[in-house]
Amino acid sequence: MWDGVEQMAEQQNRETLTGAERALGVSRRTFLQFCAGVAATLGLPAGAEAAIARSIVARRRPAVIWLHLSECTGCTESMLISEHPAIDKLILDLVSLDYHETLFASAGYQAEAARKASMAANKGKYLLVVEGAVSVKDGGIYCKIGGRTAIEMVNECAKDAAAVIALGSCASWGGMPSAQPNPTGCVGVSEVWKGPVVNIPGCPPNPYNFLSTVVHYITYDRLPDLDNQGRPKFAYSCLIHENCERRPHFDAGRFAEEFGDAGHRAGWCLYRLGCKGPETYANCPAVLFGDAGGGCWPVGTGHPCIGCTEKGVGFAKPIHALAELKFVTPPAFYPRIVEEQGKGVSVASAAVLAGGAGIAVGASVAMAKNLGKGSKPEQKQEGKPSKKPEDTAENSPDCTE
Ligand code: FSX
Ligand code: SF4
Ligand code: F3S
Repeated sequence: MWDGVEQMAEQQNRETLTGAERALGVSRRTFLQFCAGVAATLGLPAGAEAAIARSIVARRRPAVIWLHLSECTGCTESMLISEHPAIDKLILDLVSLDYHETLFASAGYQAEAARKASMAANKGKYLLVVEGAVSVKDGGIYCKIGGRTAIEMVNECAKDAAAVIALGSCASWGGMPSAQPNPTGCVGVSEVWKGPVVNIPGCPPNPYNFLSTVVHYITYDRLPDLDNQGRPKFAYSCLIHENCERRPHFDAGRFAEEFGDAGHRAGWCLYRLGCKGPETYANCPAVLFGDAGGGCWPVGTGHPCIGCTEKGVGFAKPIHALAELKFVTPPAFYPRIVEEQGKGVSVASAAVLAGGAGIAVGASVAMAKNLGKGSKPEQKQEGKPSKKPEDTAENSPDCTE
């Protein structure tokens, strides 16, 4: 009997892969790699890629209306830059991109007519993707498309959308154009559209976080679970600091002091250069960028994280300012390094060494008290979360336990 079931499953898989080749025009290998990558990004259990593959092949692609407001267009760029040409084709085939100001061949009245026709034909079913912040100062006159303000465009397009996705930090909370003195009054989409908004911050956001959100919608008929800032939990639950490959250096108190010094060249922790990994939630170290292999993320290339996914950090705090330490617990998946001569250079002491007087706040105060107690390597350090509302266990379910 089991032979029969297995044969049926194999037959079903073959049909799915043939369907993918035919419908999407990509090789089976590329398609399977893509589905496995999305399943991993979503944190789904083994085998989920088969369900994802079937849904992508079987279902009608959702129509997408994609607005460009105040921004640099890096979000679209990052989506389309891929080492494997087939992946960007797959991205464009996953959805029916009915309106996209950067990629559209048409312009002017023709483009506006296409937008309106798609919105009418797919009323209540299309996805609205907004890239860029909404400029609201002086009635929104600093960003107009087809003679209409960004405020009007967002409200008109969001009204009949099945879901509104704010792609990038600009659309999520204002991002770079909202940096002080914010001359055009840029804000995030959720400040203008009062319905639900999924925020996928990052400057640019990781394309896999967007794709995985869309694939989740296609596969399960609903959007993924969101955190208290409207971000998909699968991508923004962990602090960067918890998964950073330089973390053993932080724990041991080995810090680059200047760009290009011996510590920097040796790949030591970038905390003292202003790395905001300890207060920024995102999956950058795990998902990486550009399909270009290991180390391909800001900290991997030697630049401190600027906290681009985190409201109030990216484009708000100076790049050189020291990060607030949150949840300074040992990372989950690699062992502590051996401390020198059993002196117990703990996570806490490393933090104090790194920050000096500048971080005598929040969690670090509690941990700093442990310094000098001669804690042994095996002694557990208590990581105490700060009291900020967004800094909850809910926001970091997998990384703080
Ligand atoms: Fe903003 Fe996206 Fe940064 Fe740029 O458009 S998130 S400035 S990468 O492009 O919106
Ligand atoms: Fe990595 Fe930055 Fe944390 Fe250092 S401070 S371990 S570079 S995330
Ligand atoms: Fe942004 Fe920091 Fe990731 S700068 S891309 S959140 S490593």
